[in-house]
Amino acid sequence: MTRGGFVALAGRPNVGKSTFTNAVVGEKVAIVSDRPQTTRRAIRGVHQSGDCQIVLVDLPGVQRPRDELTARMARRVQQELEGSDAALLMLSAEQGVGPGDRFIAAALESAKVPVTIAVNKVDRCTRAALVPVLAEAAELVPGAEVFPISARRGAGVPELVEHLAASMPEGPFMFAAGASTDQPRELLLAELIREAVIRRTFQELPHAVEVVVEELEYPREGLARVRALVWVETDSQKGILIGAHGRMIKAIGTAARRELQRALGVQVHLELSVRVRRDWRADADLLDRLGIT
Ligand SMILES: Nc1nc2c(ncn2[C@@H]2O[C@H](COP(=O)(O)OP(=O)(O)OP(=O)(O)O)[C@@H](O)[C@H]2O)c(=O)[nH]1
Ligand SMILES: [Mg+2]
Repeated sequence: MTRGGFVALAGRPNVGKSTFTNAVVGEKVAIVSDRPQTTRRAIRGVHQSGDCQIVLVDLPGVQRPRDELTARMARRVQQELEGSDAALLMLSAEQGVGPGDRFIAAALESAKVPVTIAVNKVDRCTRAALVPVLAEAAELVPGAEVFPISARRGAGVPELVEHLAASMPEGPFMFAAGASTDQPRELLLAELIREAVIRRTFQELPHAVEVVVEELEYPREGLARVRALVWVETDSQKGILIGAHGRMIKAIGTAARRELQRALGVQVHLELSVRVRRDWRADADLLDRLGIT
């Protein structure tokens, strides 16, 4: 008899949910950055060992919504939590337990899913500093087990995965053997390009950017051609992204191309254009088309 189910990842922005997802899947299915609110959609990543398949549902960080985009992200978190077999509440050992974590813990209790807690980034603090954080974490959700981990270095991750696996219900596998995600390839590529943009921009710009892959084709074996649009909201943002003599967009393209090549396993020819798309974050139809629902 096989076992399997969905584990939703809830936590404040930037605590390391996507880093953990990639570590457990063993492949990059979600982009990562040190800016909050990097993840915008629910991303399913599959881990299989023996007769158990865990589908991790990486989610946007929980934060007060400011616009249609962030309102949808918050709604998505709530919906995915309700549809999951278990939830993993992730916090940062470096930041400790705060009001945001208590808010999320309360939401998890009302979603009535079994909760496990991960205190991530233990590599960033001393053992003495970690002890009180673990104690406070244990009080967030009564009965929830707490696992100190480093998603980046892997410490504590196998123990946590084993614990999650043990709680999965009996049932058929949800994904075919070998599948790592249900994310369409074009979307993964668009996200990898967005990651390259986020990592080179500051302040409001990372939040104002969305990437759409318009074309993915293979003109010959071993070569993919990707044409993508990078949306920003204002002309000045466009100017920044292009940079003096096009240097910025060139650097972004070089970094993104490397990531796309790794993801596709072939040489990539990447064409990027920057477009101004005012208020895309407030446009419900556009967000629907982007799959941010
Ligand atoms: N030192 C350290 N850094 C980590 C660890 N896990 C994640 N990070 C870093 O923390 C930052 C945020 O990581 P993400 O995985 O993007 O965080 P997230 O929770 O998915 O963030 P959102 O998608 O914005 O909600 C990145 O710079 C990661 O490299 C860890 O175990 N140790
Ligand atoms: Mg994320």
